Amino acid sequence: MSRGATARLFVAVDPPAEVCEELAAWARVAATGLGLRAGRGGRPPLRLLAPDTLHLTLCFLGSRPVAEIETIAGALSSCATRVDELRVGAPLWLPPRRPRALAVEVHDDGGGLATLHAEVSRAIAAASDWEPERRRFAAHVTLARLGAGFRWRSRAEEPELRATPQLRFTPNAVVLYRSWLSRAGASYEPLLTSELQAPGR
Ligand code: 2AM
Repeated sequence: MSRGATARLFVAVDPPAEVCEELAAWARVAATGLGLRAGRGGRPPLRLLAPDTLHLTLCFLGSRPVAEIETIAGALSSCATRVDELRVGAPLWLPPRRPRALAVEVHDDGGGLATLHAEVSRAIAAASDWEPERRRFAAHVTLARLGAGFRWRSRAEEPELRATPQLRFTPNAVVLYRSWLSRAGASYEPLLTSELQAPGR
């Protein structure tokens, strides 16, 4: 491996496969009713993400030296905050005015996910020179991406989205992912899965 090689890394929680299937099915139906204008070169405005790629990002680490992966994985495996059941909430355009993604919000009624986010951020920042993002953690799962430069011409253009399915899930692990970018979209390689404290313990 070349010296100075880097890897694009992030830490996420994976909803169970059946939740991802239902979310992807919701996005497929929602997308057909949107009537969005085509992107550059007539490309479809919205690119739906495959169910097996859906995740809830806890920390985006960006491009890190490959040599640091082991240290980051070690820091992550020390994080075990228990997270109680999470609830899928309303659909969201992110960011709202010039959206790049269609997502669903995730409610963390017990507050365990926010605590886990803080714990993971602290552990990785202490083990490396990564600086945690300053913006507030807003738990969501992205279901589709929009082309660069897309924007609503007016508030009136912003379509109503159908209600999301009422889904709940309890995370039992955090995953360190390496993201590989390509023209077809990103693919995600799990590097480490670290179990969380089981509910009820
Ligand atoms: P999001 O699109 O669901 O918000 C891997 O790229 C994951 O890291 C993405 O799913 C993305 O979450 C998240 N992420 C957070 N900040 C990012 C950034 N600045 N660039 C790319 N991905 C980012």
